[in-house]
Amino acid sequence: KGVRVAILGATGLVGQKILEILAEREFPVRSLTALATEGHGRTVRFRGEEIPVRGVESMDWSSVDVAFFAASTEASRTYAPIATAHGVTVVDKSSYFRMDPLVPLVVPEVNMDAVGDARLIASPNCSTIQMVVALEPIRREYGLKRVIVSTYQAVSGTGREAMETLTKETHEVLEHHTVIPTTYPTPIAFNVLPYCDKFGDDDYTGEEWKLTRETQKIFRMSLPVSATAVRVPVYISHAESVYIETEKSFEVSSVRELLAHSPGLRVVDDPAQGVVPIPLDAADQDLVLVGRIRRDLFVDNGLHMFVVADNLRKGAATNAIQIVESLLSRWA
Ligand code: 2RA
Repeated sequence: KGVRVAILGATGLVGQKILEILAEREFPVRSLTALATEGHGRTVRFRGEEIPVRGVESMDWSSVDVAFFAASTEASRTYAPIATAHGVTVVDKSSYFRMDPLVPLVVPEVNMDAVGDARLIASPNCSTIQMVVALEPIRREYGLKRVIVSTYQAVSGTGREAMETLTKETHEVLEHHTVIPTTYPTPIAFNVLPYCDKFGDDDYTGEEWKLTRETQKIFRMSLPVSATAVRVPVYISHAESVYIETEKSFEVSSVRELLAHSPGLRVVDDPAQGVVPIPLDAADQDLVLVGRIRRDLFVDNGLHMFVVADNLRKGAATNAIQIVESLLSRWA
């Protein structure tokens, strides 16, 4: 029988990843409709076949069962209500509905129970997903008092063009023996930018507030999460330095053991042997890598860890597909 699937934003980085991972995981696709808000008329490849990309405005939503939305917040705002009104289950990667109290915000390893019978489900921001997968076991076992996180986010988080900019600037620096690319003051090559997304008037960025608010919604608690989101010259995988204060005391060895047996995680933590989580190892797979697990030197129940994941896969495409896979098993 299989599932009639649509992807809105099929030509984007995440849309392409969804196509790749649906095939890789042998998701039971009965039919696949590739949609775009513009640039339709192109084709995408799925399981070796060229699929035409159609304009979403003329979509007949009664022809699909599940839709992955991987386009703009505007596109989600406009088309998710139409699709769900036709009985389509929509998993939306955009931020538009994430904080809507009627829309579950879901990471399968953490809060699949939040889905209920919702037809519209929001997938969190990539940096939130990897952090809550690593925090959840600690929350359950030791309780969380507060979190402080600094992110080191790959340029693919803002799309293909940002990746091309990193390449161009890197060539410019290496070929012209300059350290200041012409894109100064916001070069990303051989630099870090201490912000992702736009600043609010509270001197925090949207990306930082996403980490705070989305984590609070997912954990259903007003957990203090203070974030600094930083862009780094990496193509794929976000890295995060996470500081946690727990309610209960812990042994680091027990925390490492707990994480090693928790879903969606791989502990990569033997610094003396140079074994630490890095973006190059996290890219092109779906586990969240955790390492540098160590007690804080000065604060009781303070714990540090370094969390790395592929921002296009577990941070977006795979998380959305895992949500639907869990639903399929419920519908079976
Ligand atoms: C970023 N997480 O990295 C945001 C959106 N994907 O830019």
